[in-house]
Amino acid sequence: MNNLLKITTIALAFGTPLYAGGEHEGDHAAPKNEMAIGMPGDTMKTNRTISVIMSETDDGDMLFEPKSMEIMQGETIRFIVMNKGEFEHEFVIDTLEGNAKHKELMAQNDMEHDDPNSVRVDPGSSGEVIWKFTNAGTFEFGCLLPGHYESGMHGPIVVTEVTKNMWQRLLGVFSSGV
Ligand SMILES: [Cu+2]
Repeated sequence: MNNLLKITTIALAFGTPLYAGGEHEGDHAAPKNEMAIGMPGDTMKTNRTISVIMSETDDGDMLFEPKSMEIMQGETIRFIVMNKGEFEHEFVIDTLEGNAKHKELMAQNDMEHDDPNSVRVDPGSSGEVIWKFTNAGTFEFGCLLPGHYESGMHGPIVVTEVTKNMWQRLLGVFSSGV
């Protein structure tokens, strides 16, 4: 494979022309449903799957597994969210501020929200969120049902910026035939 083809292949894998990021203005009009954390992803273009388990412990803690997530800017993730606990739970991804605001609203009345950045799951079932992380930064996943966040149901999502250096490393891995 020549280098151009390699770059194209990787760019396709990540779904966006990341290498050109920021160099061209004008065609960067954000879609209406884009949030700071990104936007709903295309089911057909997921880069990987992260399995998330929600449960409770015997001493009253509530938890997510994994406890934190690392994602590369541009990745589209399929979150498969399983509720292995005895209570209803939800998986919401947003900025810390977004989750905090949302949690306050939830404390006032339990809104059934049907946003693409969240899924509510009954005990014993599973749900799915497909999300494209368009921006680098530290975000958060959490369960915003009253009291759950405080009982331990939250964790950081670190989205790493893809730099030219990383591209070179990726190409290096390609060239070495791994
Ligand atoms: Cu919960």
